[in-house]
Amino acid sequence: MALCPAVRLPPPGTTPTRITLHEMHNRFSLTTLTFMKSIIEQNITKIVNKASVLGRLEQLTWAVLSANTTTAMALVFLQMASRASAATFSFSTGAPDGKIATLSTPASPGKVQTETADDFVVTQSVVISQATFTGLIPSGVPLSSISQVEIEMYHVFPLDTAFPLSGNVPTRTNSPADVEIDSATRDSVDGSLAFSATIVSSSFTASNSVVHGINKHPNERTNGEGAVTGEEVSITVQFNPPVSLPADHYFFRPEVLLTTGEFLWLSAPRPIVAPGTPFMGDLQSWIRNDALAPDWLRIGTDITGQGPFNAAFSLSGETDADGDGVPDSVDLCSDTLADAIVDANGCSIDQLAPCSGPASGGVWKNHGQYVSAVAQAAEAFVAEGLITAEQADEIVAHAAQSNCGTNK
Ligand SMILES: [Ca+2]
Ligand SMILES: [Ca+2]
Repeated sequence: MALCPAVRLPPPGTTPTRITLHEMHNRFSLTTLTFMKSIIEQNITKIVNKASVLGRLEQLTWAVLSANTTTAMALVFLQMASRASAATFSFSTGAPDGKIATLSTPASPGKVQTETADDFVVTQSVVISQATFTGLIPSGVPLSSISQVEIEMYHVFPLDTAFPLSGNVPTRTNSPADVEIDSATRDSVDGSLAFSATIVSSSFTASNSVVHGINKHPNERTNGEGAVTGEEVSITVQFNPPVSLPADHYFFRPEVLLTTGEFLWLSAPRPIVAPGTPFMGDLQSWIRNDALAPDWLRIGTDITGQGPFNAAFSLSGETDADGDGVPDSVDLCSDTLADAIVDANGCSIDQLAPCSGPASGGVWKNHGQYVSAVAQAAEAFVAEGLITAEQADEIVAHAAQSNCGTNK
């Protein structure tokens, strides 16, 4: 059975009508719906969560109801079965350990950008939808003073790094790269993330801090700037769109701008302990400001002579086996080719209109039927803003020149 279901695209220029579960009840017999429910429940423990499946069912219905009922039921069952591989992704360094607090802020008038970063790993392609991190804001400053949150992800040195190195730091081994991963940056200023903050403790003390004492070699060892006390604040960010990352080792770098005072990111236990998620090769946290960039210093080993430290953060999301940016639980087309443009269902045009025959099974009646299917899919991608009209023309021209559907 084909893994990619028979998703019928709406006629060009129209918006698919989404129907509710209630309406679905009116279309299918009670026996059919009961059978569907049993299938879902048999798979439910393997599925990320029931709500997402029910939501999925609603999303599917416009496609389902535009197909014939037999195909439609096969599609629903296929989807329920294929969701078995969906799994949550979560990572956490654990709660703050009170050892150190370090500045991480965008530039603002009179202040230089300063960045703290700590690492994490993903062992398979994931889509990260949410992050949390915990730090200090000055006592008495309201949460409403948090005016901007920006998140960046970095590969580990020597990726994304310019050579020769400056020699301004003792080492770059195991540091974040020079530059961030462009596609993974999210900023409240442009609406690509939404944040909320809660006070964990009205008074929390970190034994040491690194705020402004970030100096080029050989003056990096300041021993830190001393204990700091403030309000312990947990900031949760929702990524929109989610951040899609292949399996690799990364650094997480949050920045927070306050209208009053500065945000200091708190350290977390190193090594990571449960309920955090320990991993082999955990690296210590690094810091730089724009005067030191593109280099980084090790907060513990280089600056304070303590640690080494982690920083308090967590990530959550879902697995994305084919790495197309669509989480497994909502991906209707598994095994999408790398770098293919996909719709919200995780399907590429090649998967919606395969050369080998209709996605619903069988073979193309003729070459024209294949080309027509490609054109329909391409037009839908244009309507959704996924490709340009010119790109659609190229795709259709390529399909027309192919042998697909000619039974050769
Ligand atoms: Ca670490
Ligand atoms: Ca896919």
